[in-house]
Amino acid sequence: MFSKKSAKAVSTAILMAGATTGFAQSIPSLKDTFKNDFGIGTALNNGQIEERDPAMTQLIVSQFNMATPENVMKSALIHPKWDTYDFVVPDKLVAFGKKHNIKINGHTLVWHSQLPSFIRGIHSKDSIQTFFNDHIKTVAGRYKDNIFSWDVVNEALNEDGTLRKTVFLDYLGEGYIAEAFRLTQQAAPNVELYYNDYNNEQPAKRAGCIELIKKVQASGARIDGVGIQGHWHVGRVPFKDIEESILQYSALGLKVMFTELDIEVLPRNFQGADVSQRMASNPSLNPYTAGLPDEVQKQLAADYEALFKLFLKHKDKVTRVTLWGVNDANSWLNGWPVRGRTNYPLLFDRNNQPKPAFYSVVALKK
Ligand code: 9MR
Repeated sequence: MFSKKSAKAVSTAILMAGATTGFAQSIPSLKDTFKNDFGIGTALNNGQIEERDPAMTQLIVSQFNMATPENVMKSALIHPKWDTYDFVVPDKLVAFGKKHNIKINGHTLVWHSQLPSFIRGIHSKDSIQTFFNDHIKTVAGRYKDNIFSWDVVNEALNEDGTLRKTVFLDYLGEGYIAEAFRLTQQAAPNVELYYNDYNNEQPAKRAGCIELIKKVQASGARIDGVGIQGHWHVGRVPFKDIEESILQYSALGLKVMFTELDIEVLPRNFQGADVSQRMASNPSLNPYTAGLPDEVQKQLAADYEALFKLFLKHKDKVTRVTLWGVNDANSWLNGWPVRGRTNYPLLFDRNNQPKPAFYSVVALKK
């Protein structure tokens, strides 16, 4: 159930939202609400970066002070051919950030997924090393003065904490991770450098993540923070593991960020965000096409409230909370792990309206 406080906030804000079509200005702002606590980010797609929908732009700039490109800086898109880079949309993202005072987190320099197709034709250590060096130097170098941070390495770990088998591990050995940090630091000395993963709040993966971080530190390269993506499931958010992770990562001298937060409400039989895992489509897996039942809406609000309460408790260690998408219609979870579903994982609904979860989060600061 909602607290009295959040129920009151909900009714006040609904009145306010109904009073004007410029709703994004009349509802509370996440970035203002948490301005003394941590940054509030979102993931942006091409349409949002290009400001194709003014209402969407207004929502983004009124609610968020940090942003991560959902796809456009991934290597397949920014580096489509061996000697060709495509900076058109990434440059627009940087301009968007500057115009609206939104700090950009680059995502991501080294990831086994969404690699350019030409990588499949490379079968020598020297060529992989050349790709790796050139990619980091060129991309990190281009944005050295106008982005705030980089997810330098993304998802390098298996669930048991061992290193994931990737083209980089295969050809370059485990030192590729520290090397990525060293090269990024060299190309972009003033940008914050992070390691980012999902499920790295889970004990076994967390232990591997701590080991990875310590190796980067021991190599002499700089690492500033660790991103816990935060792709969780309603009613099953692992609060205890999350709190232990905040404490343990922070004890290594790192900033802790929640970098891709969403709480999905639809059934699935595994946890995490490995994009290669899929489930076959079936109507029982898409139960809420006509709307989210009240009960689930309340659980979602309670989970978000408890999460932000935990983030606030550790606001001296948590520097950013980024939601993976602006509204429910944008979420990748409508298409994964089952295509074509109606999911409800974020704080704004398909009409850009704040959900009960939004008001429970904001009410924490009232
Ligand atoms: O949200 C992204 C989606 O649009 C892409 O199709 C997908 C492809 O790999 O990547 C999604 O974002 C992922 C992020 O880059 C890394 N962590 C997991 C995210 C969700 O899959």
